[in-house]
Amino acid sequence: MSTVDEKLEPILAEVLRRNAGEAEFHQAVREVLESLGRVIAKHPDYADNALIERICEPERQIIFRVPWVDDKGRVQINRGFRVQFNSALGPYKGGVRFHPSVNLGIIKFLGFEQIFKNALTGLPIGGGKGGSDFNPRGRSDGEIMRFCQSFMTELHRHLGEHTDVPAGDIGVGAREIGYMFGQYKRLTNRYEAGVLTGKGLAYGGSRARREATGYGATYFVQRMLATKGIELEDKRVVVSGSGNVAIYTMEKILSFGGKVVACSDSGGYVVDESGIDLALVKEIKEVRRGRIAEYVRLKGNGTRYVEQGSIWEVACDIAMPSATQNELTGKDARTLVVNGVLAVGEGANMPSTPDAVRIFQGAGVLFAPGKAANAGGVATSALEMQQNASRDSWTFEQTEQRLAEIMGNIHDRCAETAEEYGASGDYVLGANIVGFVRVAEAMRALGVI
Ligand code: NDP
Ligand code: 2IT
Repeated sequence: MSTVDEKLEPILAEVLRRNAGEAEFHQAVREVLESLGRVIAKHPDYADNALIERICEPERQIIFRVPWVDDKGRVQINRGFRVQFNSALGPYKGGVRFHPSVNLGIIKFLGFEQIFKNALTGLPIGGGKGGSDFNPRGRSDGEIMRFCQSFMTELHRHLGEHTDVPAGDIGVGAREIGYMFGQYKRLTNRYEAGVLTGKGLAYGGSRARREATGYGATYFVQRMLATKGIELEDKRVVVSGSGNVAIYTMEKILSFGGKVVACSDSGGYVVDESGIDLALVKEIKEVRRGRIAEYVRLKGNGTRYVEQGSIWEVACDIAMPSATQNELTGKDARTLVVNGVLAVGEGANMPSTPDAVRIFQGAGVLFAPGKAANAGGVATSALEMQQNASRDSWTFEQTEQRLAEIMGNIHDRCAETAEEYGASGDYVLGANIVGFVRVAEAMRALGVI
């Protein structure tokens, strides 16, 4: 069981004290610090000059009021956040999440993870994250637009293609990015395409960005399985969620000959032993913006819907948690292990609890942490920025090819680094160390920042 090295304990204690009550942020910092003991044992100078303490402190945190008017003419109010965590490697980069559970601690955990994830891609992007406690569920298109416009009215002064470049996350897809980009353009009188990514193809978006996170996570898992001579073909796969990441994970799994037997949303999960009908999931989720329970009503025979309950009770060879943080608990991990799971690939950010990760690793299950496995989304965002900067537009095949190469590199660097640090097969350790060292080297070169 990994623990925090005693030299790093005071740093963790200070993070807990200075950020009281932010449980998810504590969890994310603890996991990275657990990996850094081995680094400072080899290179003690990384612990000098409060370098690690500085990495744990966001460069800037912005919290703002978001007032908007609903369809009944009532004034509503939400809270907006943008945490600009680290810009040593490039402009702050990371998504925006609209979900009622959003608070500062959640945005800080996501921003902290993003620093190392972005460093892992090898592309010039710093780390940041934003969002709001706005609940988009059941809101009309007009309400979504007015909310996005108000959110951007405040946020725009902190953004810029060389400063901070948001994208989507839970509750934020191409529609919301479009409304935010439109408002940014009006406010600044600049067609600054590279200020947001995940844009529609009609106005500067990149082909394959929509698919990138799910496709990338599948490429990562495929490569991880290959180290043991295992193929994705004919494997039973369970994918939690049915949003952007889940849908394009399922699509890529199917193209590799895998069989997806279950997916979910926050209401419950569906099981279809004949294989999830992805076209139907897309119709329900992307077109109707409906609930996954409708799948059973529309598909009928041989399918079942389980309200609430845990999707991880469905036996599978490969688990791809792609909904939200801490959705896969220690109990779920034990069930998956008993049912013979071979590999877990995190499409979501921090979906497995620390207990769950320990159980998987202890049982010899191949485990790909989110900051490595889901890095394909932000990597393709960086490719979108590259296309915008050169006023170019690549084909789907070209973009997917770059994505596949990037995911292959991330996998290999994580695996080699774990090996180098005496923990062969520990992708958590590998990912944390590769990301940390890249950021730490840049920060050292830039003076006391
Ligand atoms: P979407 O909003 O498209 O989909 C989210 C899915 O997860 C929905 O099915 C949603 O169900 C479910 N979900 C959300 N919150 C909860 C919850 N509290 N409990 C149970 N289910 C929940 O988001 P994405 O697919 O974009 O994001 C999914 C995950 O992937 C997040 O962790 C995100 O941070 C991460 N990620 C996203 C990237 C991207 O490019 N979009 C890149 C890298 C990581 P419901 O509709 O019922 O709320
Ligand atoms: O968590 C993530 O990496 C994202 N939501 C995507 C971030 C981005 O800037 O594309």
